Amino acid sequence: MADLRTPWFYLTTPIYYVNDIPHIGHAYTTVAADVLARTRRQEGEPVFFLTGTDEHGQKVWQSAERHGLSPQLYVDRILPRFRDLWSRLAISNDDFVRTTQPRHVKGVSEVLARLREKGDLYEGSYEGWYCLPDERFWTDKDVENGLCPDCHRPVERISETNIFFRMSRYQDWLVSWYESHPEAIRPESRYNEIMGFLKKPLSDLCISRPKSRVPWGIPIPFAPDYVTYVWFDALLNYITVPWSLGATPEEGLSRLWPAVHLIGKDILTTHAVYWPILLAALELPPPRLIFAHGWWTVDGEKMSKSRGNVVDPVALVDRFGTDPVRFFLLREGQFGQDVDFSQEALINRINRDLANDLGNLLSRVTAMACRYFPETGVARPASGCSAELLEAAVSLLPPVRKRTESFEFHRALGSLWEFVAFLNRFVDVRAPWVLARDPERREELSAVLYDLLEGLRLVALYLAPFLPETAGKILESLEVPAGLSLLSYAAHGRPGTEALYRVRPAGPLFQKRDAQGNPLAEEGEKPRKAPRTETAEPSAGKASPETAQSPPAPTSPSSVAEAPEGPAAPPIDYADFQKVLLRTGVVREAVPVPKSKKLLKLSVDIGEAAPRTVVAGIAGSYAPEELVGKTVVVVANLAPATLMGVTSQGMLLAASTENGVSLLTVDRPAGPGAGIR
Ligand code: ME8
Repeated sequence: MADLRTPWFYLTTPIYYVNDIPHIGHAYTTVAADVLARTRRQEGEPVFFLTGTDEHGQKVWQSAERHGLSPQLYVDRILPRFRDLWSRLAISNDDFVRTTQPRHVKGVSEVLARLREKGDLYEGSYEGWYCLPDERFWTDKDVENGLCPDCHRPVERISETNIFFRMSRYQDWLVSWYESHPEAIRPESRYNEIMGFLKKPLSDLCISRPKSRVPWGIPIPFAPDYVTYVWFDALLNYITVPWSLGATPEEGLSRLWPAVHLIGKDILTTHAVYWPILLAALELPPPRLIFAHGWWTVDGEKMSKSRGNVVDPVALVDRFGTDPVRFFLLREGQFGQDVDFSQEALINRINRDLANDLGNLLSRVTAMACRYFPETGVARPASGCSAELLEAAVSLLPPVRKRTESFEFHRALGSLWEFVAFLNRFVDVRAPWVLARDPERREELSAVLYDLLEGLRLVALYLAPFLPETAGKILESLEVPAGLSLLSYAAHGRPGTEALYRVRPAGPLFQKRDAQGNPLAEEGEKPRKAPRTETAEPSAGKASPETAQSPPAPTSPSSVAEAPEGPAAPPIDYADFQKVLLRTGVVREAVPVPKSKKLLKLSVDIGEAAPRTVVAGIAGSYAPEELVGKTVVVVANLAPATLMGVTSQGMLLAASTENGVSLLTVDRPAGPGAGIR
């Protein structure tokens, strides 16, 4: 048997049953396949990514009956739900197969004819147990208490004549093929499972259903009273589509075959046993690889309609957006293992990984580039990127690709986020706002910003297969000329590629959420301030619009608490002191208040479900970028007050010094929300 190794990367998902609307498990497999396809395309490989729908069989027929529709009309009505989901999830499939398409029906008839000619089909009678939901036959040994050993639902006794495929003929061949190709099924535990399964003798496969019982399937030309068994029909989609694409079927298939199949663990046996045997009977090589991923559960339970806990991916995307859902699906758990869904986990990923780590990085860096180099832009230094950036890029970015290719999506994203964390630390350590105060250090400032902008460009490149929309937004605000569709690791993967950055200040990439998943009002409320062209700091004491509007300092509910001047204040009881609720807070975001020289609007995490908005009069002493990540001390039970149109929900403590204000912070690390006594 020829081992065809094509230059094409042919990748498939299962074709999903259209007996019901899609759920999050369908989205999971398809998003993972999409990330693989996009990664390979960025590698310059030709990719053929196929998904589709499984439209025949008893389950679909019965759903149609329940809805009082013909099966074709019923599947035509459900189909848009799948197509619509894939477009909402930015799935980049190259073809979409429906098993009711003439090209597929024709291909299945061709296979039936070939197998019959080879003598691999025979008519036999069958008596045994049948599981309707699984559409599978079971023997007396398998069935316990009248229940299906797989789904534990009641089985029916059935006796009928059918057409069988001589699977058992190929068992020895399959075992020895797997013995010499242990990498053909991943993860390894699934390979072991199949090798265990193959220790028992295989029964032949019943590939027909009498029309009297299941009228909805592909007709069998030489047996007019039967249709094909839905699984026999469904598996063949992986070759009927390539057959339909070439000048001849052989030419079409030889271009693409063998495929990589991505599936859930529920359909491993059909793919790893029935399918390679069917292929062998057709004298075609087995799939290149089968990867069976784990199961999404909800609060540890299987998702099912009867439990009413099915997560609807369309509602999820509508509410949280395409990229946050794609990110969550692949970041949350290991691909081969089961993963548990909870809205809380999704919100955490959005708020922490996406909004804080990545979103804030982009807005800080682009804001500084615009502010400090509005005219010239940020040019590549003669010596290129710093050794530090190079080292981080070289050690953290190639693993993103490697891990994606080995289906370790959560680790791939983990590596990429280590690089994001490196860039965030780089901002804090190199403190561009300090360099900006010294005209002699312009070159150093420019080099630091160049490193950061290059870092962000590389983040976009490696992020693109996972979060295409976000990667596009990052590249857009960096004004990188290469469009998203042209991205390639070879052409764009080296740090120091761009000669000059003239960036746009980026708006927030992600909307933060409260514990219920509602958007936090402060996010996206206003566009980020346009780049400031003047570099002079506001002069102290000069009247500015907000001084006139602010309440007097000592009672100010917002801004920074200032020490009362003059004679010592009278003593108070401890009970009085206790009335003041002080908490540590971590600054998550800081932006200037429009039209104000003195005020900054901060988003401060004090350990509550959502961060507080605090308006502080510290713009004269602190650049917004410098504040992000700082631990401050917040008066948490001050009545809210509105300053320059922004409501402040607390006050920061600060010392007044000769050079302006100095924020109180803690001497040793303390997370947000620590009490202060
Ligand atoms: O089995 N967690 O279609 P299907 C993770 N038509 N993935 C899940 C999941 C969950 N809870 N639930 C479903 C069929 N999936 C056949 C396939 S292929 C030739 C024919 C995903 O609509 C996972 O990929 O029941 C699983 O294998 C597939 O949906 C089953 O989809």
